[in-house]
Amino acid sequence: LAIEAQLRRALERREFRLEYQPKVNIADGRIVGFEALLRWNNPVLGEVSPVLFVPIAERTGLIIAIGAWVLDETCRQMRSWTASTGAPVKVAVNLSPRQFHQKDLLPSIRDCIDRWNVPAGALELEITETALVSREQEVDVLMRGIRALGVELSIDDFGTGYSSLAYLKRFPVQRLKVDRAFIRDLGQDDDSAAIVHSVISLARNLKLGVVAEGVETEEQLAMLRDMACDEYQGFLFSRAVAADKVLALLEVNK
Ligand code: G
Ligand code: G
Ligand code: MN
Ligand code: NA
Repeated sequence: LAIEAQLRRALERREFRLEYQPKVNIADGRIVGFEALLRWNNPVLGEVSPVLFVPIAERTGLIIAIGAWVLDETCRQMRSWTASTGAPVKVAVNLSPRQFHQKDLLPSIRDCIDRWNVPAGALELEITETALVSREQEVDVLMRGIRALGVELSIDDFGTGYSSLAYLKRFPVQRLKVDRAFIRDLGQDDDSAAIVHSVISLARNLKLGVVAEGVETEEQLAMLRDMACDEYQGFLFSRAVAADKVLALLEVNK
């Protein structure tokens, strides 16, 4: 209850910020983009994890306004990085199921990329499987609209939801993100290795990119490289960093 009451005022009090976790190409070790991750610092509660407050925002509908802020702030930041580096910086934004099913998502994405003059192909939206299981026809139309703008789509936390392989064929997504629960157990547990291997093969056969999440050890990275996984994210390379650290990371990456 305390969280919810504080959450209602958090936007107007400017308590949110974004941090950015690099996504790295496994073959050459270069940064290919970032995932924007929402952070909330509240004067009463301190730093609150999105694991706690995103579900509350989702249940109360506050996620619509918060999500709009995340999208706008991401595009503003992309614009500013491009002004500094001269090249587009790719960023992926998480969309919650409720946000995804909200009626004016498509125009709001279009407004945002127009307002900040961001190349649509540099923006990616991460959607969980849970958002895809209902209203399939609507989801299909919406995804095609997003793709028509040039924005990319990925399936987040792949393997944890109500996975139906059918939707991979049906929906126009570019990338799968293998949930970090499977990566965590790589090297410990043969079943996880088999699952990760299968997801990578599946992605390859469907001509989708594949990103491993939560890579923490060199051993995990070596296994993923052997499996020909495209990209990874994780503490091994970097945690999510503040916006002003991104340029420094890109500088090293040159
Ligand atoms: O790194 P982290 O603790 O930030 O993320 C925890 C969870 O919160 C993840 O499932 C992540 O997808 C989610 N999350 C982080 N940022 C956002 C956001 O901007 N919007 C939504 N809907 N979820 C987010
Ligand atoms: O669900 P989503 O993939 O959006 O969640 C991203 C979450 O994963 C964030 O909470 C982020 O901080 C966390 N994360 C990123 N890299 C690692 C990692 O290497 N290990 C662990 N345990 N969590 C990670
Ligand atoms: Mn994500
Ligand atoms: Na994930």
